[in-house]
Amino acid sequence: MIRDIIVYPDNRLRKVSKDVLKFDTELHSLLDDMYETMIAKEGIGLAAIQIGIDKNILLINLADEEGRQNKEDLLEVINPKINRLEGSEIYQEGCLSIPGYYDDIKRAKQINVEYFDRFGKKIVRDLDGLLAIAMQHEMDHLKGHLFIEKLSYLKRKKFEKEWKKRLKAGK
Ligand code: Y12
Ligand code: CO
Repeated sequence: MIRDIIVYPDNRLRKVSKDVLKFDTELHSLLDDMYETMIAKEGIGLAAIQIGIDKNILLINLADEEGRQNKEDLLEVINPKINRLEGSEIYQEGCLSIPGYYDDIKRAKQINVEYFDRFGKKIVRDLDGLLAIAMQHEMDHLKGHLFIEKLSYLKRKKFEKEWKKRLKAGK
């Protein structure tokens, strides 16, 4: 089932998510709904809080060289923790909860992360490139943070002004 995405400045996006305790069929159907929603909305990443579920769950599905998102490449990430951050890199980010706004954001270039898959199996991985960026972006959602919080004071002020105008126009 495709769920509605919560859009900024909805306060539900500020909630801190909680760890998943049961790796059961309810979790599996939530993961399936999240995947369906992310693909339908043309996203490459989605955190559960973006559909109003305050659980430490996120998905990432990057496109291949031909621009296609293959389900075999889908990362289902449950209760993630970052063990190590290295270097820094600037990438242009966007977010399904802030549609139409993109900006350059500085984050760690390489990370070591541990998480659980849908069956409760522990995975430990080194990530770099867009995968590392997307993981940090989605993990910020789990802590109630959005990428616009990383903008400079002036850029954030400009964003807020434009966003208010857009909401007023009902767009
Ligand atoms: C780099 C890039 C992205 C991330 C996090 C994941 N972000 C997304 O998946 C954002 C997707 C997105 C899709 C939109 O819809 C379309 O393009 C059709 C969109 O809407 C508009 O632009 C109108 C906005 C965002 C981390 C790092
Ligand atoms: Co986002």
